[in-house]
Amino acid sequence: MMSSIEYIESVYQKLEKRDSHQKEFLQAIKEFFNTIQPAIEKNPEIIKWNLLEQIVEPERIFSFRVPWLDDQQNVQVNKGFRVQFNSAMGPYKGGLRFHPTVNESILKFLGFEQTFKNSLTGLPIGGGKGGADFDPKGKSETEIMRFCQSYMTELQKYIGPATDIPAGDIGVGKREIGYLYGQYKRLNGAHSGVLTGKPILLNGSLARTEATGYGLIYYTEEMLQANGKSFQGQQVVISGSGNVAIYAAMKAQEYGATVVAVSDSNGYIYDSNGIDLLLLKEIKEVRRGRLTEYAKEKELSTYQEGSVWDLETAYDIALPCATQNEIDRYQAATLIKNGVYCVSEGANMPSSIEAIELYQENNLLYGPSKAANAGGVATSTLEMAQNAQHSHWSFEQVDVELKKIMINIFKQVEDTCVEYDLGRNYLAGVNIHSFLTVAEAMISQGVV
Ligand code: NDP
Ligand code: 2IT
Repeated sequence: MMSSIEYIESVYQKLEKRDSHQKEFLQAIKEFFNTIQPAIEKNPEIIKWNLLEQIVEPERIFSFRVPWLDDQQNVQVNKGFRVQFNSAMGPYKGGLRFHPTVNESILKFLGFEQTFKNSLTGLPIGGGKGGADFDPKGKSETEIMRFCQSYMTELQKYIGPATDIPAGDIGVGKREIGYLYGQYKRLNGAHSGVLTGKPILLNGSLARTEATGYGLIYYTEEMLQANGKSFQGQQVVISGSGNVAIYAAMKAQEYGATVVAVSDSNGYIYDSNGIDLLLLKEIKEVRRGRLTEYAKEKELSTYQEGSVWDLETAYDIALPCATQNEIDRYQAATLIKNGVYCVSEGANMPSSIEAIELYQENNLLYGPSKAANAGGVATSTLEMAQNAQHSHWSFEQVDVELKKIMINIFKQVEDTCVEYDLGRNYLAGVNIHSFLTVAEAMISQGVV
């Protein structure tokens, strides 16, 4: 039999040949494969059943045309997708992303990450992801509505409350989920359990909007405390100013930190006294405006074009909450020069492989996205539970469950680090624990 190192290498090489143009997907696989060798060494069944080769291949992918009418009555056409990655742990679960960069590589990396993230929650959900290369920026409300309707007209063939349950991601929030749900209902009759992140009136769950950001802070606080630290009194920089960033900022502030900067895809605002989060929420959620407006309204703040990770100033904790590969090796070096000792990821795969290597060489406390941002999907699953029970839980009840889940994820990661003698290599802990969970579920169902 091949050695575990040879096995991992051979599966990667095959994939690299087959999917050579899918760079984000290959990156997610490489980051994962760099860490799981000790698990394969201890579990020869994985090689016996050629499990790695199965686990990197999505069960199926749908890709489809999404035609819609813009406000000038022109027909526009986008490309829509749903990737059903892995159902070993339960029905496919994962968000929909509407962003012009969406393609198969990005959705496959997200579906892969989602599969392992979901297994960490301890809830019965498999992994999926979907979306479209539609750009919501500058579109009217009616255009967004018509796009969502057309997208769902096709998507509804592939999803269902017991098989595949989408939710939001970049460019898809409560409003879009509401329109998507309305169209699903028109075509199928009601079924509130088919989507999560719904508006509260449509059987959404309280605290789902807050869940990813809050969960990130619960997880990170647990990691900080395990290392004799906490958010109290720390200076924090957060990238993004969307759903995840806003609620991470609010909870970090509640925990005694000062959030000195947030960003969008054009630039960032900086205020050493702390960002006014109520104003930020008003600009982003109510006006759907840009960060430049914030700087105009807050005299003491400054607005700078470019990436917030190029900011050169002393601070303690970095929380990337925007998008994949937002921190490259040079920006990771800048963070370290700034004195940052903790990076915890609200976004999916925000750090490049080289950036992660630098965090590890410099002994940073690192919260990998699969674990640190699992609070969103965990709370989506609590929404499914409420829908199945035809009931509503209070905000506090959901929040208490969310916190328990995040603390438990960190405990599992710590235990895995002890079992495999990984020290503080939490990335390896996350990957090994989730890999073995999904692998065992696949093997126990029969693999061929
Ligand atoms: P939103 O659409 O609400 O916000 C996205 C934010 O990130 C915006 O500020 C946006 O700026 C910025 N951004 C997006 N793309 C880019 C880019 N290419 N370069 C720079 N900035 C960018 O999305 P979410 O907050 O929901 O998602 C943020 C991240 O969190 C994503 O990685 C997502 O996959 C992940 N995530 C989300 C969960 C959820 O429940 N929503 C759960 C777990 C992870 P601009 O407005 O200028 O485009
Ligand atoms: O990346 C993610 O975990 C999400 N976008 C949330 C998925 C979900 O089903 O709530």
